[in-house]
Amino acid sequence: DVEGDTAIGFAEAQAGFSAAGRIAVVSTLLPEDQPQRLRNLLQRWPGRPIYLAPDDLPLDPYVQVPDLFVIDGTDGDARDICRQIAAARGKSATRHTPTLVLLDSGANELAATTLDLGASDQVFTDVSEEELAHRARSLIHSKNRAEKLRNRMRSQLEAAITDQLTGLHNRVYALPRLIRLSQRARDEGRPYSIMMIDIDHFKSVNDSYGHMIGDQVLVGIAQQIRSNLRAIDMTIRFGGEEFLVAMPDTDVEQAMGVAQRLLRKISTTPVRVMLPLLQGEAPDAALDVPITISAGVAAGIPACAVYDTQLTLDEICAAADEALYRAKGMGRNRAIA
Ligand code: GH3
Ligand code: MG
Ligand code: MG
Ligand code: MG
Repeated sequence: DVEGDTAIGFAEAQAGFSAAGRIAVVSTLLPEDQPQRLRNLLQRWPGRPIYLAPDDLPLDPYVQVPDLFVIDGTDGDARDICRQIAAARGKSATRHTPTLVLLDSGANELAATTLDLGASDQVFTDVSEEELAHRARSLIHSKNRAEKLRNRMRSQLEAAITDQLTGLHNRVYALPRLIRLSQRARDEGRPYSIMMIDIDHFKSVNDSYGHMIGDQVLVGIAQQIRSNLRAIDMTIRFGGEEFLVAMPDTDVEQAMGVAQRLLRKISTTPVRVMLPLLQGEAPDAALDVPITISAGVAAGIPACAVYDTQLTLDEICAAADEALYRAKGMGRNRAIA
């Protein structure tokens, strides 16, 4: 996203480097024994530094996550500290915290090694105070920038796998998970069930009340389905007014039980919707819309002596679809396996 990237860069250029972050100093020395340049930097730096001994890594969860580790490599072993930080990264909140290593002047070999161990940058003790401050700010700046991009990508990804109307996941999210579900079921020899749901005569809901009400009914039904299933069951908005439910560890009898219970619940609980103001109703005018659904169920059965071939995921979904079609043909408001 080149444009978004530029926009962030521009906003940050305007803000300059003014936003400093919290520094954590990792050192085997007491604060008063640490190199003079480092102490001067920390004195002028806004915000109190966190002082850590190498053994304090990885950080306890209740310690505020620093924006920068400054590793004092003038005493003790900078290699060791870098290694400890690298090891702590994988599972801690400091995964993206940059590291600036401060080394004795002339420690060139050590400098190369710490970079190999993942240090973000390094300076030597003869560094000027200005340069030290600039490098610290620059690392924090880059970290903040990367964090913004990560968050932006995360929310774009989230939007791509979520249905905006109902908040349910969509089929982009579902497909790889359904494949994994069927593979795991096969590997572990356990059943799983697929249920296809379609709202009955939904066109007439739209025709009678309008699309805005229709949308609200969809949201209400999505919630009903969701709240009547287990947390490990996956509910997907599969199409317009069609939902797919995937139930791990569930055979066809159990799945039919779930379907019957859900059908009964929905057919006995009208969906309450708020009337749009443009129809001239009172602001809180509610309408109860009676809804029924039809469901088709099919199960993946683990291979056994009786069934020497297993149905593929595609075949199970097709079977559920076919069962749904039959449920419609038999008069709707019913579940068929
Ligand atoms: P059946 O019992 O055979 O399923 O009848 P039906 O009317 O529900 O079936 P059909 O598939 O003919 O119509 C589905 C309707 O759902 C048509 C479409 O306009 C409506 N629909 C699909 N997505 C949405 C949506 O997001 N919002 C609204 N309001 N309507 C939708
Ligand atoms: Mg329908
Ligand atoms: Mg239809
Ligand atoms: Mg339909």
